[in-house]
Amino acid sequence: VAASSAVDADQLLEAAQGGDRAAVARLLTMVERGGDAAAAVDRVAFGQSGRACTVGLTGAPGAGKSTLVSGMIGVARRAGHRVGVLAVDPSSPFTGGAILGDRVRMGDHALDDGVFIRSMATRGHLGGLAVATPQAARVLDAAGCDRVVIETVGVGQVEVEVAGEADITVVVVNPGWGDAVQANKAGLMEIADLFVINKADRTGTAETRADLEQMLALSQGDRPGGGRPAGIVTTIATTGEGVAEAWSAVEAAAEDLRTTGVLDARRRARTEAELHRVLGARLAEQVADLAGGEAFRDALDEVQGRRLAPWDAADRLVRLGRVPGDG
Ligand SMILES: Nc1nc2c(ncn2[C@@H]2O[C@H](COP(=O)(O)OP(=O)(O)OP(=O)(O)O)[C@@H](O)[C@H]2O)c(=O)[nH]1
Ligand SMILES: [Mg+2]
Repeated sequence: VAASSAVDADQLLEAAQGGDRAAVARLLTMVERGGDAAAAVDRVAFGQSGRACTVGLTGAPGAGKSTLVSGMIGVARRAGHRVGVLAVDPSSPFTGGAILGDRVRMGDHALDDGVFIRSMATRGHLGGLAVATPQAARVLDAAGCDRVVIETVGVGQVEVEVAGEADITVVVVNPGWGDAVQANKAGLMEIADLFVINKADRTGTAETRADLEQMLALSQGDRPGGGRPAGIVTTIATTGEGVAEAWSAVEAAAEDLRTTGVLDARRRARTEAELHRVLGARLAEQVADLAGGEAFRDALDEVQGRRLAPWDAADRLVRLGRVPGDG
């Protein structure tokens, strides 16, 4: 199985680089499945990635993230970028599911060969979103997208983490945001390189800006790997007002992080964290394999009969789980 996935992955990536969108989609499906297929894809994509600038974009449900991303795609396309989008929230309009807030504009991008939009389904993937997302981003990167946007709902810990591990992290808030994300406020403050106050057509925009400025003044210098305090821009994503400025701010922040060496430091830390996670996922797969096997049931019998202590049983299973020559 591993050998055939490897051949597949190789050919699929070549096709993807030639502009074959179905090939990109298949590679991402393999990543979502996890296991050997995902490893085979990453083996070929990894060495050809590292060129893209990744942008994590998070915020409360309904903050206007997808509408904003849709507008940003247009701006980035006009600047000549190829754009990949991963939407990791199941209710996102990008899924083409129930909540299609922006059908027309999405339709425009759907016809654009320079844009690839995909919603992530990681149910059943060991290690889940946190393991699959960086690999999926690398597929888009290796396939030629030089800008990769990762949209997540900033509610769960993992979703915020995933967005926070991009090169640049954008936190989308709305006027009066404080109540909606009270519990997560500190976490969002910590990861943001840029705040976008979207829905600026609503009242309370100035107060929200003042609120953010005050919080930023207090948390100055807390950014991972250093970097300047987060900027603040306001947008009305539905009309496009401020969206070009918001994207310019993203690009400017990325450039700043590059020239100050912060980006490099962040990527190194990220790589280390990813290796930890992937190792954990691999070991979890081995545990699942072992637990489903006969040796596990035999050992369990002995433990049930109090002839073998659990730690000794575990040690025996771990030794059995090692394939000779496989480390
Ligand atoms: N008034 C106003 N409405 C907006 C603005 N931006 C987005 N919306 C609306 O807000 C709703 C949610 O927009 P989405 O782009 O789906 O928000 P989201 O953050 O991606 O939502 P989830 O992915 O479900 O968390 C839609 O009805 C949009 O039309 C804005 O600037 N002003
Ligand atoms: Mg969305």
